[in-house]
Amino acid sequence: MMKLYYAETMMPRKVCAVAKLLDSPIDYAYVDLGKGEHRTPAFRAMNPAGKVPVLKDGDLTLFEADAIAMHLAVKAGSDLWPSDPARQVEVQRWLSFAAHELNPQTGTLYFEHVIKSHFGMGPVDADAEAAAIKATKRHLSVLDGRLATSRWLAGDGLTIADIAAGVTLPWAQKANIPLADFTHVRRWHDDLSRLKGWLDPWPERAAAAA
Ligand SMILES: N[C@@H](CCC(=O)N[C@@H](CS)C(=O)NCC(=O)O)C(=O)O
Repeated sequence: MMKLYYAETMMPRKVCAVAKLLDSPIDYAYVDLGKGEHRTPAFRAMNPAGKVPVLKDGDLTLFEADAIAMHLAVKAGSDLWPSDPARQVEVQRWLSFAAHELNPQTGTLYFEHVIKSHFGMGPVDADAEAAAIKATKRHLSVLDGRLATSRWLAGDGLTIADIAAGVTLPWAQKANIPLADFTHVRRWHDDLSRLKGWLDPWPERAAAAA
């Protein structure tokens, strides 16, 4: 049985969504970030960056959410990570776009509105929010153009690129992510929302220890 160390936050959400969609056989270990459980020597031995998610699968210890999502898809023989090399390049293109362009901006909005209030980290930084909204709109217009002619980001089939790029959208209202002008992004997110586990990917909580 694989073991996934997670919290109910942005990056683990990708992996929990993929796991739920694929019915992956996983033993879940909730990591309480508020208590610093991700900073212990035992946790850092699994991920020296001290971040969730981390997956253990036999002798393999894997961190980085996109890589874990890929691993789960490969193990399940799922087209969420396609086997065709040309399709893989296309999936990687949108994974990169999500990681380097879109998600740092939507992630800032998520941090300002969701994380700060959850962990009592003070008020929203209005300048950071304004800059992130401006940049998010720029990146959402790229997605909107793509999704005007393609059901999913990498073509006709759902892939982990959709899951990675869409990960903050279930928090869109709370995080003030500006979706109003992007019809095709909203259609795409409605499609994602119909997937098993998209809106509630979280497992029953169990302690991280052991
Ligand atoms: N690049 C990593 C980032 C993981 C990450 O930022 N995880 C956050 C939760 S969403 C975390 O563990 N934060 C704790 C901290 O930075 O102290 C990935 O994609 O898995």
